[in-house]
Amino acid sequence: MKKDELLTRIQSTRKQLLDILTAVPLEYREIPGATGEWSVKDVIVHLNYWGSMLVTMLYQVRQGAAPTTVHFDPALDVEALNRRWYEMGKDRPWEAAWADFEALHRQVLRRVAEFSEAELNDPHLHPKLGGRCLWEFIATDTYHHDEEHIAPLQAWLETLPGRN
Ligand code: NI
Repeated sequence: MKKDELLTRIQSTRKQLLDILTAVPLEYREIPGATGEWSVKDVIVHLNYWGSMLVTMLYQVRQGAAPTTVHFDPALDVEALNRRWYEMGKDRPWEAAWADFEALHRQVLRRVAEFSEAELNDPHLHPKLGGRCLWEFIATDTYHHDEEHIAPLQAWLETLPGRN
């Protein structure tokens, strides 16, 4: 994938998600049920955990180190991890979760920019990546993940009073 295209997709999908998040009335931000049992804030906290893993992973690979993030845990159980992160993050105040969300987006863009197009597309950039290109890891934790959460949030938003 072209580096420009990767950065554009990260930004344009995030914009779509932001349009939904900023349309949520204040009093509905922390009400369960926005996505399964999660509130909008829980979804943001969830995206933040994955975003911080990606930032750490990109930092490690940039240093030439073997990445040690959850992506490389052979016993990774994503659902169990998501539940554990939900428990850890559910009491985080909205303002803190939102500040993390904005900061992580900037950090992701900066970290991605530190790699050349050739590096992003090199399946042998680091043996620990298992033959997958770096851009694929990036896509999974950025626009693909945002896309997964856009549809349920949009559907929920449309059920709120005064939005028909
Ligand atoms: Ni998710």
